[in-house]
Amino acid sequence: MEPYKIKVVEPIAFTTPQERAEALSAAGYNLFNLPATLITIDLLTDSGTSAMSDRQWSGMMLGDESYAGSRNYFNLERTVRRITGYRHVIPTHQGRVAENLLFTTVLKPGDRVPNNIHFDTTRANVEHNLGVAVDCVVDEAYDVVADHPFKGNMDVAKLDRLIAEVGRERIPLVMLTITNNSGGGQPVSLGNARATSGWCHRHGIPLFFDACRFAENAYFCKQRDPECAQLSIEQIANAFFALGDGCTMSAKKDGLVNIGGFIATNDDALATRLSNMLILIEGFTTYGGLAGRDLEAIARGLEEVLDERYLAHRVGQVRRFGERLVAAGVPILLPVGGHAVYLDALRFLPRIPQPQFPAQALACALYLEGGIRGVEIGGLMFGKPNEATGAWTWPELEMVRLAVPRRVYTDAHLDYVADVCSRLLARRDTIHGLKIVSRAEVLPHFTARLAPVDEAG
Ligand code: P61
Repeated sequence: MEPYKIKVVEPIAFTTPQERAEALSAAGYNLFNLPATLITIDLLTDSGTSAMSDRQWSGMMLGDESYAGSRNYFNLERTVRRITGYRHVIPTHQGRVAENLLFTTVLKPGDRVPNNIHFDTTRANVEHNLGVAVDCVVDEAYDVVADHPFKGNMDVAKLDRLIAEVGRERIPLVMLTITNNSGGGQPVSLGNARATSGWCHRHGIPLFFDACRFAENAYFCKQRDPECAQLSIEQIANAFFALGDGCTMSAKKDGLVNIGGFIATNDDALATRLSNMLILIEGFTTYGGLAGRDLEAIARGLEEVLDERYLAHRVGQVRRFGERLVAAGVPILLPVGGHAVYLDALRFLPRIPQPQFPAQALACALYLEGGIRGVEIGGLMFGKPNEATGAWTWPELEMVRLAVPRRVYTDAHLDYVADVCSRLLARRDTIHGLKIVSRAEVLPHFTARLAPVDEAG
């Protein structure tokens, strides 16, 4: 059961099928363009959507809004140092700014950045700085039904091949995303982090964690890896971070807040360069684009997220949601990840070819059927037209992610979502593909407009 009780409630919206059809058409078949007031269950993201605790809210009243040296910064610094062991803690207003700072500082054009799988903002920040983002996850990650406890693991042999091909000078750092969001919220084992760290340090290459969901990753390790069974979540987190040189963090996930992030490192020279850049784009080093009260909420959220009872409920709720879908015959990525269930659109809608964006079509159908908003992680997000030929390359996975916000929905809400998915499966042959009407070059899925193929011709 939930290890908390509910003190504040927010009504959710109920709409008619006709209202939803009109809203979706006006939104160009892009769920990012829908007003949230027209959504019944919002599973677009687990990012910035957490319910904060009474302890966090009361901490916000203790916000010290001094331009420099806010006491809340020092609380955050102390907590991040305790969890990560990294000396320098540089606050940012969200994760992608931490990525921006890191990559504008360390990348040269043509550099390669390996990661297990880059999340879209990480990839976009690498590419924006003229680097090449290389995914080096184990092959099992691409097999949607392979039963592997740590599908987020890095394939160190792929790192060997990359370095043989491009040389050490072309790899300024390696990233490891815990848990691996684009690969289904799958964990990385401590042993794999150790192997990746060993590889990096043998070659004199720094290792950075993308730590957004570090506590959920640690919980999986405790459950699945005998090496971690007797350790606390904090000890597991300590063990991971000790293997790296720094981390980027979107506190909007395992920080249990609505806004915030940071970059932390033990590299003094790098920290100086990052801080100078921070002052240019975010603000002074003790607030980084956040209010003092936000810093306090993050400090407290990072403590709360280490609570094993909380994590058992959190990861258990997502798993139960996945199990209900499996029982209804809905094809999902297995095993169920930490923060979301991923519908496998290629198996859900086998008649829609990838150039007609089956995952986006499925996401739209879920909205039409039940007012549910998920997010496409497939061809719209990661597909790319070749500049010369116009031919597209498609990602291996074509999924709709149903991300579960932290401490927000009950199992009854998720039962409703499972029922809608099951109804949709029963009438899947009535769902049509989509085509693009307009699309931006960078992070196109946020703003693209689409139309049903049969209407657009
Ligand atoms: C999410 F539809 N994730 O999963 P920021 N690294 C990792 C993330 O998961 C992540 C960031 C860095 C989001 C929000 C989101 O197209 C989308 O604080 C592993 O969002 O800047 C964010 O952290 C960036 C949803 C982002 C999207 C981009 O839902």
